[in-house]
Amino acid sequence: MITIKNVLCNQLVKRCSFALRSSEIRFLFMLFTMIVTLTLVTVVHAVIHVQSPSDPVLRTSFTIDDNELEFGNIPKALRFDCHPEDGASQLSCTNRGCCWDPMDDVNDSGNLYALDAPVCYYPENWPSYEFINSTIEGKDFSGFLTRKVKSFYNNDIPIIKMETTTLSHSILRVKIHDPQSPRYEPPWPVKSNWKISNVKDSSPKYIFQTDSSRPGFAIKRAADNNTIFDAIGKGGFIFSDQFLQISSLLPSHNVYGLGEHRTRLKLNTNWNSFTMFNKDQPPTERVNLYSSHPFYIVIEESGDCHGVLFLNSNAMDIILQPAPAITFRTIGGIFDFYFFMGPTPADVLRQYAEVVGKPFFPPYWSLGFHLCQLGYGSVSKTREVWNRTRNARIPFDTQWNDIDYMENRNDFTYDKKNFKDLPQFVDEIHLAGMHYIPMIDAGIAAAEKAGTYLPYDEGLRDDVFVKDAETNQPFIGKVWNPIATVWPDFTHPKSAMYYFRMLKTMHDMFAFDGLWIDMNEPSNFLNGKVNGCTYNKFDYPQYVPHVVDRLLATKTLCMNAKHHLDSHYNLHNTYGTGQAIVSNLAMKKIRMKRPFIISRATWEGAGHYAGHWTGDVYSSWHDLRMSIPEVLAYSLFQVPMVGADICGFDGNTSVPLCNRWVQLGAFYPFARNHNSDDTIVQDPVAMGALVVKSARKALLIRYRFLPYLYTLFFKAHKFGDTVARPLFVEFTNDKNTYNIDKQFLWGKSLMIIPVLEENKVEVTAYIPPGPWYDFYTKAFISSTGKNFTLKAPLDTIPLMIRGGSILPGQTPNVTTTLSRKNKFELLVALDYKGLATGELYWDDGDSLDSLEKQQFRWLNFTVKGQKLRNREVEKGNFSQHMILGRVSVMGVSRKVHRVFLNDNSSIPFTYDISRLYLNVKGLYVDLKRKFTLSWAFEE
Ligand code: MIG
Repeated sequence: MITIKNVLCNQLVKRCSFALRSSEIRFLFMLFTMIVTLTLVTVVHAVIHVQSPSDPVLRTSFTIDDNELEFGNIPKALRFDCHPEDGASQLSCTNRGCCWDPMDDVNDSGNLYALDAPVCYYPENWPSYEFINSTIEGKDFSGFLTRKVKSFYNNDIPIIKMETTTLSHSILRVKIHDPQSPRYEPPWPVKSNWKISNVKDSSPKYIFQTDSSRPGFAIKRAADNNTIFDAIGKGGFIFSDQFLQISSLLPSHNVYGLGEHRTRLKLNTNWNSFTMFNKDQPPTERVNLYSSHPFYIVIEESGDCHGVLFLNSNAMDIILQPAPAITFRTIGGIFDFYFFMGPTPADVLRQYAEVVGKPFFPPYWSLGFHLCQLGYGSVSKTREVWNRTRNARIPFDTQWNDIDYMENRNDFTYDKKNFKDLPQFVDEIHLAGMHYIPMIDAGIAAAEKAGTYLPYDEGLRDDVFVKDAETNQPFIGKVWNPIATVWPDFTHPKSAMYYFRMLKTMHDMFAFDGLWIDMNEPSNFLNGKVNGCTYNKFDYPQYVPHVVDRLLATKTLCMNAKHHLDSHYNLHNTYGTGQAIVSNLAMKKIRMKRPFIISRATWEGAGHYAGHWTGDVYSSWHDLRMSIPEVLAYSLFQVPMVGADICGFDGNTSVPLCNRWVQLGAFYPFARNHNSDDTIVQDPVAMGALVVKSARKALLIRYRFLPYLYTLFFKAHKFGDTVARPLFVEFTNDKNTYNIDKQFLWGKSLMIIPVLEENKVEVTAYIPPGPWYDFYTKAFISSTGKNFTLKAPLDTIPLMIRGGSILPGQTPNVTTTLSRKNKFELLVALDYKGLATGELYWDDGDSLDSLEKQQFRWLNFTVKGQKLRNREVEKGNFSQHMILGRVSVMGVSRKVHRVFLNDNSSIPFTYDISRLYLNVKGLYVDLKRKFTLSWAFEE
């Protein structure tokens, strides 16, 4: 006798797949079927006979004929999960019209979050919707689809509409929604901000396709006809009220993005689930973390690259499987896809930035080193750490305080006892040319005596708190505040004003310079309310994505809590971004300078308002190593201002670990040492001589190259370019770079190769093809694209400069305020032809309108034929001193005889023939004017 699995998947099940509407009916039906199963050999025949489409009670939802389902033997890699809920059985599976194949190698590791090929999977062309009509107007498609069979989820939308919008020849939007009643769409990113260049005339880089009899759509790359997205008839296309699912084949396994998750940079497509639901969750593999970024990019086999944004803020699972294929499974909203055609990774990211918004322009000081710890407990302790770091002459710009500065851990206050001197301390910090950042938690204290805590009283008055669905009063949970906490609703029209007033009042007390916004997933110590959440469709949806603990309200609000705009169910993932937005606006108004906000929870477009740190990382070598892919993923999400807590947050760090972490951290775009209160003190001085030495050495290099880093942030802000850059972005044609995430670049020119293991004083790194120079020794490496082992003494992080680059720098000092007074330098690294280019953007570093008022200088530098020159990229009027004091050139292969400034005067220099290194010091050249610096060889 053939086994059940073969029977079911190959033949007999064809006619007998049912999905019933109500769970009661399904239950009765299951009972019945079980009985039948016991008595009949072939389940399927038995079942089919009791079903009739006209039967009012047991209505079948499948009214398709025999030949419509093609079962075949679908290879495992191509099986799309038809039963993502726990407890699939043969019966529950076939009831869905799906194939059942209990594989021998079922993953029973007990890990809820580990995936494998599904045992219950969709047949090919599982029927759900079909087109009833479609039209093409101009370049855009629109069509209506009607539901053919019910899904097994409640409230299928009977008629849906698919529309495309040609946003540019490189950006296509595909929206599938309910044309009869609008469904939820997230308020951010703000679509009216789109300033996408209208290139209607040029022909699109994509081809959009549909098939009238099947749901879904496909996108091809026009240039080579390569299918980059193919969701036509794949898996189970479902559009019900609380379950929306679409699956697509992917053109390659080179997939990146889908944050926030702890993964390698190149995502594993071998059955991997990425759950998006913002959660206060220390970074751990396979679980949902603080933020949600349903965006990925793929490098196709040709080396061309595209990106896809799924703009849906509901809790969702995104699944990668080895076909390769992707499934989006969300529990609300609509399908709103954006395709970015590249073709280079940088193009994709620029196009994506057009839709989600470009990163905010950071103040220059924020590029310095930041220091913090939870639980300094007093101003005097904070001052002590601040002073000892400065006394050690470690480059350092910003002192932070965690919640312990607050009175009762309540926002917009400060502890009048232990932090009595905070206002004076902040003034002192400013006098030293430095800056100060305090924490603000999302939640507001709700149990202080009436009249004693204005943030609560005024919030009540303005009605700006998220509401409890049952009482219509502010939703009450508990965070750090005594007894009770409520949450501002950042979709409320009065919330921005409210936040401004609160922050302004606080700023009048002590003049902080930026904000650190925490617990804004939002995090709650309770699972919902004191007694949990009521049984309602938001908290107990039919399908719960694979969130930690499988309960949406775990450590957050009840999903039915009400915001001005909509339910928490819909708005949860965007909450932190809402807070970032009002914080950004308030800080702009209060300081009239560039806001600097660091947020834990982020969502699409958050980088326009804030940066991010990676939360409560553990003080371990593994966490050190995994910080690189996370920082790089955030570069892709257009949140370039990102870093992990240097030396680790939770658990005790160690000297060897902190030593290597301070070196890597010096090259995070956001460089802050921070740790918990129940661990050893880990500011550099507390860690002892080695860490101090490494901190100084690495941070002085950071400070030396801050003009270069600042230029990168400018380009991120202006174009959406990356700052910390994965190698594949620069070397897309070199497949060896696709999986590299232990090393990374700053821009195109500086490669950072940290030591990530204990007791190692060398590191093996991949050096992409081309000329490279060791930053320290100036040693030249001509790589054909292979691994090299580099020396990495304990106090040194290997750094390589890419041939062909010119890096602007400045003689470093211990604060950015002081560094900015120093002369500029140019470090030139010649390529094989003796060429090099680079850029410098410069302004006063803090004004809001530097760009609008052309108060900048944006220069490029080129070297050609032994001649260095500068040109303005765009006209600017910034008038302060910009003096070039030094030019050094690596890769000068012949003995230099003379160096000329502006073609006439011969000037002093040194040339080191063993290192091919030309060094011209003591210059005083106004960078704002055209100059040339050239060198001549000995005859
Ligand atoms: O419940 O403010 O990730 O950086 O030190 C923990 C205390 C709240 C979490 C943040 C961490 C911060 C801590 N916060």
